[in-house]
Amino acid sequence: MYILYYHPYSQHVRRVVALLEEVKLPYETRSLALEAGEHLTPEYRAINPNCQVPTLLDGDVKIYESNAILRYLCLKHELESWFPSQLNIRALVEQWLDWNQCRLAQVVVDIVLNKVFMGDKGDQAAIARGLEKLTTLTEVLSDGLKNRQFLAGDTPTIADLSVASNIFQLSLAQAAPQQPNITAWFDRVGKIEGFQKALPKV
Ligand SMILES: N[C@@H](CCC(=O)N[C@@H](CS)C(=O)NCC(=O)O)C(=O)O
Repeated sequence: MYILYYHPYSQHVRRVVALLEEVKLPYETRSLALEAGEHLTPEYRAINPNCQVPTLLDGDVKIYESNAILRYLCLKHELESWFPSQLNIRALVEQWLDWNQCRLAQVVVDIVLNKVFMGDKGDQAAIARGLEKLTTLTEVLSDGLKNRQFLAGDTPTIADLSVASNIFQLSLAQAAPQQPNITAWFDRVGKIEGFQKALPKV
């Protein structure tokens, strides 16, 4: 039984829950109220020194970083279709996993944290900066989805779960990209049962 440190509105937790649910792996959640600082206690810092969710516990194995958790689960359970070993496909999966973390993630935080979760204290400059960068990133994503159903081909992989988790988060701020390639892809990911189960009840 996996233990997953969790928050219902975390885009990083969402991708992990989506995979666990989709492939029906048993797990228990440990909910941390980030808004109340429950992730900042010495007890949780000992589990994840970054004081962030998700963290996955698998017996003695403890992993943080959502995409690393996805890779771990795929390799451990030989989820070939979710993390294909064929090199040219694997390269694309890795590319989008890293693009999501290195390019899209901060933009999502700038926009959604400040527009939705910080209320009156939201940093308006961060929202504007995020929206400006999102324009370029949207073109990159739309281009990557040209002539393909999913990011690495015609079947979904963990790259889709990871990137779509961020696109859903943008929708909370009414900022999800509206390019046809992206909306059609997001609809396809939205049909994956595990992904649906990972969405918060908004
Ligand atoms: N790179 C990390 C980011 C995790 C992350 O930013 N988690 C957020 C929730 S979505 C968090 O725990 N924030 C609390 C904080 O940073 O203080 C991952 O992919 O797991």
